[in-house]
Amino acid sequence: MSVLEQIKEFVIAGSAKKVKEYTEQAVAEGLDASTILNDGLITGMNVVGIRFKANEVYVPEVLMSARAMHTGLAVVKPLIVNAGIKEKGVVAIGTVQGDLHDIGKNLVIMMLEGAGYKVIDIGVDVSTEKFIQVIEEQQPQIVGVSALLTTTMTQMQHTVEKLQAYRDKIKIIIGGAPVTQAFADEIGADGYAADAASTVDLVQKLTSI
Ligand code: B12
Repeated sequence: MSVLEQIKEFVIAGSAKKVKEYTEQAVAEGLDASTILNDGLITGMNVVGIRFKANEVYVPEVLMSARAMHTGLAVVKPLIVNAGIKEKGVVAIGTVQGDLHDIGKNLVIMMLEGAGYKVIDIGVDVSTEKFIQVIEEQQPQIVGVSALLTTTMTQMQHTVEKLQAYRDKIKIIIGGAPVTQAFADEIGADGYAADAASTVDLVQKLTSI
């Protein structure tokens, strides 16, 4: 089995120790960070997602896999985040209230940091008031809102509506598995991206206007 397949299998098995070990091995073998991410860590998490949907695995197993994935992310982070890069702008990002999913948000943060942006991680289960507090205190140019549940998309809409009052200062971007460009247009967000790499392109586009 290749090192990427090992990473994938151990994410599925929820073995943080092994994921760390094989991710370090993949780095030592010279594989680049995006290959390790996309063909190892994310591929593993996708399989977990399919099995979760089919009721073949349950929340505790998914949490173990999520933890295992995080240990792998921590290993590749230094390869993606180039500390020496000049700061291009400030992005604040959080997962909406009622939603605890943060793997995708954390990936987006890593990629943005890697592209030279300062990123304020507001965390998960973030209320509209908390988003507003961060905007007022830290003055980001871009605010990212993540939602992974169809039920929390309503909260996302509420947050985006309240943030309209800050439109002269910020651009709002949204994302997460159930979110679409059509939904972004409907609720008045400035942009939507389907994955972490396209989020970097989107932020670059919005900050250069
Ligand atoms: C891991 C996981 C969990 C973990 C979360 C751990 C963690 N720390 O995040 C745990 C076990 C806690 C969990 C709990 C629940 N989950 Co869950 N979970 C998942 C799972 C398997 C993977 C999500 C994930 O991390 N994907 C990998 C990342 C990389 O992808 P991503 O999040 O989509 O992010 C990418 C893009 O969307 C985008 N992006 C993300 N955010 C943003 C933000 C911006 C601004 C932009 C531009 C882009 C962007 O870029 C990211 C990187 O490429 C999904 C299934 C799936 N395949 O999506 C279900 C899933 C999301 N969960 C689901 C459900 C139902 C739940 C629970 C309600 C289960 C329960 N009965 O308790 C709870 C809800 C808890 C809560 N209140 O939030 C459903 C949602 C169904 C729906 N349509 O609403 C899913 C789809 C599973 C399913 N098919 O049934 N879950």
